[in-house]
Amino acid sequence: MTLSRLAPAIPSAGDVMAETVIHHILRRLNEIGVDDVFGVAGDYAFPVNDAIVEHPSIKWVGCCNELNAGYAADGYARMRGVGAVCTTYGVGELAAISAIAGSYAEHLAVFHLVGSPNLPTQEGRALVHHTLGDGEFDLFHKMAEPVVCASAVMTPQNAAAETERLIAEALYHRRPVYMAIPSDVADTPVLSPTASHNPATSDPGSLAAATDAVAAVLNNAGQACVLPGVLLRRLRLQDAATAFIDAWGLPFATMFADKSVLGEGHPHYIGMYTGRLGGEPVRAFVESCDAVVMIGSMLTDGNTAGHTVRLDPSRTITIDHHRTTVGSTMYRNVEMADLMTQLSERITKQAQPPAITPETLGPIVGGGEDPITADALYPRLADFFRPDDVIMTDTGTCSLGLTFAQLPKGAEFHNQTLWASIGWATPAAFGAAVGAQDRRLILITGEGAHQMTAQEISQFDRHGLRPIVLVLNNSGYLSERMLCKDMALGYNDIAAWNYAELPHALGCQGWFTARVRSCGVLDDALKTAGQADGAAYIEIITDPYEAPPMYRKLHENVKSFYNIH
Ligand SMILES: Cc1ncc(C[n+]2csc(CCOP(=O)(O)OP(=O)(O)O)c2C)c(N)n1
Ligand SMILES: [Mg+2]
Repeated sequence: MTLSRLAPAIPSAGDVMAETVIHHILRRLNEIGVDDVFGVAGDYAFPVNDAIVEHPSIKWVGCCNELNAGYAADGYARMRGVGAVCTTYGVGELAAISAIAGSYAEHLAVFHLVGSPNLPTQEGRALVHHTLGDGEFDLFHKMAEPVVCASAVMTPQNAAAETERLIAEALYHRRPVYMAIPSDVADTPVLSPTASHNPATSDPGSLAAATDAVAAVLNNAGQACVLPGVLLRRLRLQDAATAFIDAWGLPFATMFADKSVLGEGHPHYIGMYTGRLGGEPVRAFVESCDAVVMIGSMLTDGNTAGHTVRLDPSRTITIDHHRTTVGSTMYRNVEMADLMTQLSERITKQAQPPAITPETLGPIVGGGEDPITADALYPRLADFFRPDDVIMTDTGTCSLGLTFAQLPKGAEFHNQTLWASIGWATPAAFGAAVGAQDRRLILITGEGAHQMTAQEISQFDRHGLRPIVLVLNNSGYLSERMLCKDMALGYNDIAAWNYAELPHALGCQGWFTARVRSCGVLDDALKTAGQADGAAYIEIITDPYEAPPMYRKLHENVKSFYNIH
């Protein structure tokens, strides 16, 4: 970017009453669903911070640090479709960058507003705080570019057009965007205020050809099935996908990142597809199908249980966000939504779903003084879930342990499976709670992950939110113990905290807290948490090596790899 592009414009007489740059940006973000902006204030961002706190229909939601604010915006976007985080220049934006990258990997439209130094400072290459002292002001923007789908440095001339472009890009890709707002530009009136964009549309010829191709394959297939992906939830296309599945009578299975994307109570749901780590009837069926329709699902390591699925590419139809692939032919500019609609109307035959009952967790075992084993824990958690719960789970044994939990109607299971940054779930749960205040929110995290971002627990109470927080304390990084060459290696040990005392220390008033190490006490605590009107925080203590079955299987593979007996 050249500095001349940053030159301030003097508003002409006709523009004096125009909206300022920051008011324009906030109005447009609010119009597309941003009612809350997460962030940490800073002097370069003051004009942006001021405009947010003064905005009549946007709330400033301060967080403990920028990484957490980014995660919170990510969680909010999971509930609302869009989210926003505001940070100051350099120190703030860089602290948020891993969260932004996570939103990129996980398909979330998060708007990152960065308040940057004013133009005279930048043009004068001044030695000011939050810079490297080298007079360069574009470095952090460049660092952000690979982890956003579009970025802009706002000027009075480009603000309207760039805001529309960034909104269009964020919604088209369902990825984050970066907006730098120099502090003096923020309060400058917008010039050229009219700008618009067209929503994504399919190429009619390509759409018709893709519809024909998919319909022909399904028509000729003896057995077919669907693997719906979490992208359907991001795009709010669950109803369209369900209509397609219902019309054709197709069975569907889901991979881990996609868990609960379509209701697990649907009669065509056959269970979780986890490669060779569990759910054998589902695996055998999916891999024997003549056609497997992937709708926005991805064959990542987390989804394929460490690449143990075997799908024949020639029998796989891939319906992506903006294109569809059938065999070796790719149909570009085909919107997922349009194809779902077309296919639902083109039903030529109804499939016969196989008689596979979804695998579930075992019965609730143990009681009284019995220790909390994995077999005792996960069925209890599954039993605790209610319809429409929002369940936020961090990377670790606690999320994989719930793979086969059959979720009640409307319950949503969220996990950051691809980016897999531990600590995500605590602030993301806060953001989700802000975004969906009418729903019960359950946060389930390992204690190692929790140590990364635990201070965000304080925000729930500050905003009157009442989550149920379940912290699995197994004295360290169990998932890493199960995957590394020696379970006892010191790098998987962590400091022992008194987790159940955190809500009190963090200023949360009147929370129900418990520290449980036996089945009977866990049952009592879950009962109280389930009945309580207020928030609850339960620290669940297990043996350090108490892992769910999928991790035990992974561990066996690791042991044979290292030749350990
Ligand atoms: C930001 C980040 N740092 C490190 C890792 C590597 N990692 C993956 S799982 C894990 C341990 C998680 O421990 P905990 O939250 O206690 O869950 P547990 O597996 O013990 O149940 C670590 C350190 C990561 N995924 N993300
Ligand atoms: Mg742990």
